[in-house]
Amino acid sequence: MAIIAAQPYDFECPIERLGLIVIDMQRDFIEPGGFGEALGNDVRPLGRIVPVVHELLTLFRRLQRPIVHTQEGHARDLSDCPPAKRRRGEASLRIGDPGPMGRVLIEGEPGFAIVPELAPLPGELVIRKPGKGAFYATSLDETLRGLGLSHLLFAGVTTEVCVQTTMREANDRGYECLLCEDATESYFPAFKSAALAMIRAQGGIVGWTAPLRAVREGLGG
Ligand code: TIU
Repeated sequence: MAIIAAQPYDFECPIERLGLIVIDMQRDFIEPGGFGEALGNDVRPLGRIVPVVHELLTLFRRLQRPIVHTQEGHARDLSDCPPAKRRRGEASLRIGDPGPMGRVLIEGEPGFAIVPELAPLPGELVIRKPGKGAFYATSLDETLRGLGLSHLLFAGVTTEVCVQTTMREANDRGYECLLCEDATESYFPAFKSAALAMIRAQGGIVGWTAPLRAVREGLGG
């Protein structure tokens, strides 16, 4: 049993039931010219977590534990994109529109790709998701159960949107969830700290949070 010094209290996890979920580390959110910037955001802070997420990937690859990468995006014909999602925000570039990194948030386009430093290796799972939560309209739950996982470590972007939504979905499905604090980022610093506080409030109502250092120490990394 590994013990990770976390908040609101130690996260105890059987390593053989632990997996890593890396949420949406895609060019569309992290690089200029994509969906994140089209929504009016400064995307630069998100790029700063890439080395930390890479450390987690290296740790899980060494431990030979399952890794799931998610990508938010839609089919080329937009059949899985609700019109309300496309309309939202009256953005200059909408989902499906041609932009500097290809069609925004569309499967197979350059902007949809995971940033090269964090590219999935053969054997790692990659799940395309049409929603903010990774359990909605995907096979993620069956996949995790098939792997025998009960404990999940989360990383990725953005903290209060896709990461928090997915953690809440996982929590409702009975998974024990830990978010690595320095491997997640938001376009809004205040939202990141509020999301971390919300997750671990009320005795860990959604789950736990811990810095990379504590994750490494707890997992023997
Ligand atoms: N992956 C993810 O968080 N999708 C978003 O749209 N995030 C925003 O913060 N907009």
